[in-house]
Amino acid sequence: SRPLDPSDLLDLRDLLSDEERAVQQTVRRFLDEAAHPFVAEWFETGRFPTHLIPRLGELGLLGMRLTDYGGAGANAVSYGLACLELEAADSALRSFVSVQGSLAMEALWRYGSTEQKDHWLPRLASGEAVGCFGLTEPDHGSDPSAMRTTARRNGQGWVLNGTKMWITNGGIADVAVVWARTDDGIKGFCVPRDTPGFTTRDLRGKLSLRASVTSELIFDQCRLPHDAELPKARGLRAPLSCLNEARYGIIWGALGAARTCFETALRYAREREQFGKPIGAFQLTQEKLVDMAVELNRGLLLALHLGRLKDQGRLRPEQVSMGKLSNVRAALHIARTARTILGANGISSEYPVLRHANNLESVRTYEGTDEIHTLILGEAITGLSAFR
Ligand code: TGC
Ligand code: FAD
Repeated sequence: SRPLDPSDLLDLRDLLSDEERAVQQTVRRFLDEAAHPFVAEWFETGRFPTHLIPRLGELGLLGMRLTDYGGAGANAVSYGLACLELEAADSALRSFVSVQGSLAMEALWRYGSTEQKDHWLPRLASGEAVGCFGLTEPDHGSDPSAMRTTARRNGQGWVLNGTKMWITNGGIADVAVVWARTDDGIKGFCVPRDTPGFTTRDLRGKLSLRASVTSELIFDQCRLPHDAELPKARGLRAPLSCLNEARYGIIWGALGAARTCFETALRYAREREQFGKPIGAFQLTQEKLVDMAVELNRGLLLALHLGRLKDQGRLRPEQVSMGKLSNVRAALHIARTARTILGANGISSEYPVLRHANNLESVRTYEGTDEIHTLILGEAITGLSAFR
């Protein structure tokens, strides 16, 4: 039998189809060459690698689940494995793909008009265009139902006013999917970058997800034609339904960051000597490594199970919450533990662990914080809502 793989203690690889394994390998090889050697510098200089966008498109990673409009039509497990490999390089790459595919494209695909889909989806799938998804506002994050951005009818069209905050890809987006309050409830709008009255401002001073573009979207008497509305989106249900897709990707993605941290710490523990022997020989270090391995492999089992449910059309939003809460928590624990094993090197950008740990602080906050997913599950198991 083959030697035990510490990152696949349960032989989950054997449960993947040939196609799923091929997707994972292709993405991994691409990132080994195009991302891993450079990613620490992107993080340090606070720069997203825009030159990779068309290559992500060529690989079919943008709108990967869509079966039409240039999407690759991949199953949920393949999409998850791609997210895992992307985030093993840096959460910024997985974030880009999540926002482009699972949020912007998903919203247009589900709720857009034929014209909106025909115009934007093929461009977004190839990476010719970039999309973003504006739900959060400066004063309304966990509770988007209280959003203040408004869209008012004006003659044949709409006038958008308000500010969206913390928007991934905002400053590089060719099109923003924006959620706003109207007289008929919350609706979605498709806002091209060059629309008068629409500006963006990139957020500076981030200590996490530094290789990702995060921006403010400002709408000041922004005039839109009547057909900018996503005609099939009605109420908060529409944006929240897109979040299920992106949250699902995070269930896998976070484990990519965790795997990189675990493998770095394991290698280091075998090589680094103190008191005349490898630090990996000390019981305390072994306990940490085993703890990390157990968390990582349990997380992978959970991700694969949820992926199979999703492919059978049975995955419920509450189960997505359980996966996001559990796997991001595990990934953060692994990243922070890895940091301790590396000693002083653990704080250096020469090693990936603190970069991943810092990135995971954003991952635990966006797409629903730990607390929000706890309360979604709390409601599911008690039948009592903590929110209202
Ligand atoms: P509530 O009354 O529960 O629901 C309103 C309507 O929405 C429906 N719904 C869902 N539908 C599909 N999927 C889900 N997950 C859904 N959750 C709720 C619900 O059935 C209802 O439908 P209807 O037809 O009856 O009206 O809404 P609420 O206002 O009480 O809020 C519930 C809560 C707190 C769970 C929700 O607001 C929430 O999830 N808050 C967290 C906000 C969040 O996650 N924001 C993410 C912004 S995007 C982002 O972070 C991108 S980062 C990506 C990256 O860079 O990778
Ligand atoms: P708040 O909602 O103010 O929460 C602050 C704290 O209070 C949290 O700990 C929270 O859990 C807790 N809290 C809130 N309500 C409750 C409650 N009822 N019970 C208990 N505790 C509670 N948004 C987008 O729309 N699009 C994007 O592309 C996007 N990208 C992002 C990228 C990054 C790097 C980051 C950091 C955020 C991004 N976000 C994006 C925003 C993200 O979704 C929000 O930050 C998140 O939903 C939390 O909102 P908030 O930051 O306003 O925190």
